[in-house]
Amino acid sequence: MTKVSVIIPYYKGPSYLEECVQSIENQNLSDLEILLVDDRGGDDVPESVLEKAFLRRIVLEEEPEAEGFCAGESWEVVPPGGGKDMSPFGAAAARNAGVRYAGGEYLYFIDADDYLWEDALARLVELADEKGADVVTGKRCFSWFRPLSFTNEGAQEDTQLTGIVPLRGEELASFLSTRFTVQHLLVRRAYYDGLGLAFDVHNRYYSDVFVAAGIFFGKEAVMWADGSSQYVCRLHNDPIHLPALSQEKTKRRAGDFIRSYEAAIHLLTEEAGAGSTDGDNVAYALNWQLSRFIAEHFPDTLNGEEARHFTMALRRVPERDWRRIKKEFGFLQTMEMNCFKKGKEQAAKLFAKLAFAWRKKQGILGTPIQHRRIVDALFFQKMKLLPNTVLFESFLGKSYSDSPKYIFEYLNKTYPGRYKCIWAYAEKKRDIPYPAKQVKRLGLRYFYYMARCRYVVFNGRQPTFYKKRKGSIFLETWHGTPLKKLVFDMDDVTSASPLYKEDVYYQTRAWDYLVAPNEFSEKIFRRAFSYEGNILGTGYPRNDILYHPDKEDLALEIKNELGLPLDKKVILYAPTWRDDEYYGPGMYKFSLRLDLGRMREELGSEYVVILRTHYFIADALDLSGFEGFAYNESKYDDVARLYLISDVLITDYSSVFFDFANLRRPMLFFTYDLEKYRSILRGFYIDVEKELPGPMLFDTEEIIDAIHNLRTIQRNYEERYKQFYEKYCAWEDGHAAERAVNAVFRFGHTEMEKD
Ligand code: C2G
Repeated sequence: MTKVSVIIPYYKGPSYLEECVQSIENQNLSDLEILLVDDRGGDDVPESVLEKAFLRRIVLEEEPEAEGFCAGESWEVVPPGGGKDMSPFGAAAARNAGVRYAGGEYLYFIDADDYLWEDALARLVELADEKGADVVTGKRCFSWFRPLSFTNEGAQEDTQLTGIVPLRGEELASFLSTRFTVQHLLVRRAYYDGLGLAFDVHNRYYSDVFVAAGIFFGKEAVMWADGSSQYVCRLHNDPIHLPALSQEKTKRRAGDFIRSYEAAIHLLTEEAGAGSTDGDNVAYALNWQLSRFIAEHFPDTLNGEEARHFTMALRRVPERDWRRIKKEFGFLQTMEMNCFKKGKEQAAKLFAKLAFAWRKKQGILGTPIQHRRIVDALFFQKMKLLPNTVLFESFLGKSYSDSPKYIFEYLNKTYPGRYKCIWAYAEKKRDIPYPAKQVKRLGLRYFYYMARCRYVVFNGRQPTFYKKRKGSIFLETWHGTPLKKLVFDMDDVTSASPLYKEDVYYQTRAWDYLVAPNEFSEKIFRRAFSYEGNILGTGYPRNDILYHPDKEDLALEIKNELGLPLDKKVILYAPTWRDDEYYGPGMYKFSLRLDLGRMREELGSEYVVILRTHYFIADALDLSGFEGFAYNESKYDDVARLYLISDVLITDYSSVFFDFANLRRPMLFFTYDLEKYRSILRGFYIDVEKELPGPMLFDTEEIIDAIHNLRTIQRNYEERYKQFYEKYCAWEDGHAAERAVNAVFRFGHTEMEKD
């Protein structure tokens, strides 16, 4: 007889599934079968999964029956399927089918998007055999990452229990209140059959609450396999294209919850007879779940009828459970729940709102940004748009630079006085060569102009709370040809904001025009941003300066401005940031891997070095002792002006090299962490080994050597450089700003004259 039957309900997400199945195979259990129950999602089950000898695929074809389901109170039966893009039958039908076909001594439940850590399942089986236990489980933790980049350090866990212990009594109750699911449960088949349970196929979101209640209730104790058995619940970073069940936007969550809750309570109390201690503990955990559900969903996602149903359920919670549950709530939520229980919905709503505001606010009176958002919603959003006004922002207001700068200058040169321009700044105001009002980013006036300007020109993402107004025109210039994978092309999001994909999706909906520097980027932007708006194939306005007719004079001027020695050549080192090294969103760490001492010894007579960190970097460089050789220009506004004075560029995975290539000067790639960056952090759009127009180097000595031999390198890379230039710089000719302005502003202007 097969030892373990692993049941996986599957709808979509082939790469998740692949990793899930691989992690089960890695358990090295010889007597194992996987029942992959395919909920007719499509034909995307990967070959690598199908070819596993121990895997059986069951395809759900027919409307399943709700066999064996023990219905509780009357709650309207809704059709089983989901909405558009949702699985037709759902996990309940899939799990029932899995159980029906399973031949193992044990059943084990895992979701297709989760995976197991080391010998998680093997450990459960060992324990069940050793102790003769019918139900065994272990730790569950949450992670945003693939197995490849997951380390269990710092992963959020759902219970702090340790040691191998049978869970009973209050311990079982508190364990269940954190986890009421069949995930990571190993159940003896004979025991499961004896319970006569089935997953409720009419319940999309909470069908396993009822089954889990039956499994736990029937047992005096659940065997707990301590931290050595770890199940990794994978959080979905792309709720737009691949939402987890918990992320699906739906109206039926409350109905499904109460249906399962009532059926489970019915099973525990009416069917099996109330009063058994373990039944009480399971019921307590269910009641705890009920209260949590209300606290999380009322008033936003519970409609009137549902709220009344929940009130009735809450009234039936035994007083001793209710007293214990209330201890877990703060004052405002307790008030909310008390009112809710009494059916005083309006008062409950008020307390719910207060509780929400209290949780969100910082300090006694809330944050200044919260106050500004209120003023914005109450006043600014209701005022008319201001014709001929343009709000500019570059690199989160950290500099006067990049494409917005060149668009601003072209506009002012060509249409002097016609547009009223506003620039956002992060720390200090800048010297700006044309008339412009400067407003502090995220200050009250920033909110005012975001709400009222007819035009908005940004080179990055706007704040998530930005509201696009009808009639406003958003010109997004973006800030580089992508080498590193962007948004929806990324697998894991290792940067500081795990829901980056969802944020970007909604932010990009506000863009009317998006500038592309080359054909390559245009294609990627469409897909990676899921962007359907206008793309301007104009080239980058920020690179116009690199085609300036008097580049040499300009370079001299810039060198003087920076106080650089005129008799030395310039090496520019401009690396990018590392997604996983941060203090918080937009605040990243940086440690310099170049040995400046060795560079000065070897190159100091001929060169100086300009160091330029990415605008996300919060760490300041300490260059003391290297005066006259190394210059920190991380805060210099416009990196394009630094390109003009540089004889050679050293970078890593930063898009700076696509721009620098316009000058056709030599480039070196200091890629000391190439493998980690490529395989774990980002992944690249281009084959760097084949396409980069310069060598990849891994330490300071190789860099010194390359700089000594620049001519040879240039000769060796000549052909590749030429191809690179043709592919990425073909649209650049010094007139990109003009093209962008003509495409966006002329029409806007005519339209406004009618105002
Ligand atoms: N930049 C800079 N100095 C650096 C690195 C970057 O001034 N040391 C500027 C350049 O204009 C560069 C832009 O910031 O083109 C974007 O920087 P990247 O290093 O490419 O990184 P990122 O901000 O993640 O943008 O499609 C482009 C990508 O989104 C990359």
